[in-house]
Amino acid sequence: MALIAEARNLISKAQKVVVLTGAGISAESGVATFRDALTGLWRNFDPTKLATPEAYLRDPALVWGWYEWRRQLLLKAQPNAGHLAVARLEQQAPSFTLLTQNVDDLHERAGSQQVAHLHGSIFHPYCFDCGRAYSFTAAPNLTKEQKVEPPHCRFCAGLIRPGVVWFGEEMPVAELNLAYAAVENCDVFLSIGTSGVVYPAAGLVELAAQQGAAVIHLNPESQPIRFAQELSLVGTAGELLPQLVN
Ligand code: BV8
Ligand code: ZN
Repeated sequence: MALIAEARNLISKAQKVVVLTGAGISAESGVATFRDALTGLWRNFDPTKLATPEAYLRDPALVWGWYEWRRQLLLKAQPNAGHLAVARLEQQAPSFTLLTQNVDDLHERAGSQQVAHLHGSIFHPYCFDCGRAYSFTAAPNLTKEQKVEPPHCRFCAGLIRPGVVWFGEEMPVAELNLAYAAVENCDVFLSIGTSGVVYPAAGLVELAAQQGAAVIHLNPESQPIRFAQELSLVGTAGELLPQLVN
């Protein structure tokens, strides 16, 4: 496919590479994409209504149960060829920044050294009242999709919450600044496995294209081409990335 050869060439010549990943890169690890993560108990919810501070305060056990269910599935998942190729690209590109919208740790487990979690991490819960960080390493043993009462803070008895960025919440400033700085002068921007609907993360693609970077989409669904130097490679991350990265 000529597009793959063109993409491969752009990547190999690039000085500054930025990669933005979404739930699609974890799909081949058996992890449901964000839109598909709502199964069973949560199937009738709209993610933008469930992944919010309001939903958590209204029914903490329902939302905490969703994240514990997803954490349990993640503990059984393995990084796939896509994650591994991204980790190799980090070693090969002269300058490389990995931005992920995913709250999983599959990039880290694939060997990526620097991972900017724009939407936080499911493995870093914290107290909603006093902000103290917690880490629950024990695997949940949920036999079905169910509500789970969240733990309370040892210091202030406040409600502990998932360490993710919910809708209506600000993204972490450090990661946001890192993302804008990296995009400002990158040569190639790889957008992998994201539906590109959630801002401000989705806005990074436009920013990269506007400052002249080549934008390359990797997605089984063909992506709309809005800029001159934009490519849409149709396929999965696990199939395409090993063809783009040695
Ligand atoms: C902010 C963490 C405001 C949680 C996520 C009204 C009020 C407030 C805000 C807004 C509002 N209206 C709009 C907004 C902005 C809002 C937004 O963008 N809403 C959208 C729905 C319109 N954004 C926010 O709220 C953000 N914050 O704006 O703050 C503010 C400003 C000032 C002061 C105070 C507040 C914060 C958004 C972060 C939300 N948290 N995740 C969790 O994970 O539970 S978002 C979540 O969905 C993901 O992190 C990701 O970012 C997003 C989209 O998911 P994707 O990763 O793209 O996955 P998806 O399932 O959608 O798509 C998968 C793709 O993969 C598909 O394209 C598929 O084809 C492809 N695929 C499938 N298989 C494969 C594959 N690709 C490759 N290989 C495969 N095998
Ligand atoms: Zn507390």
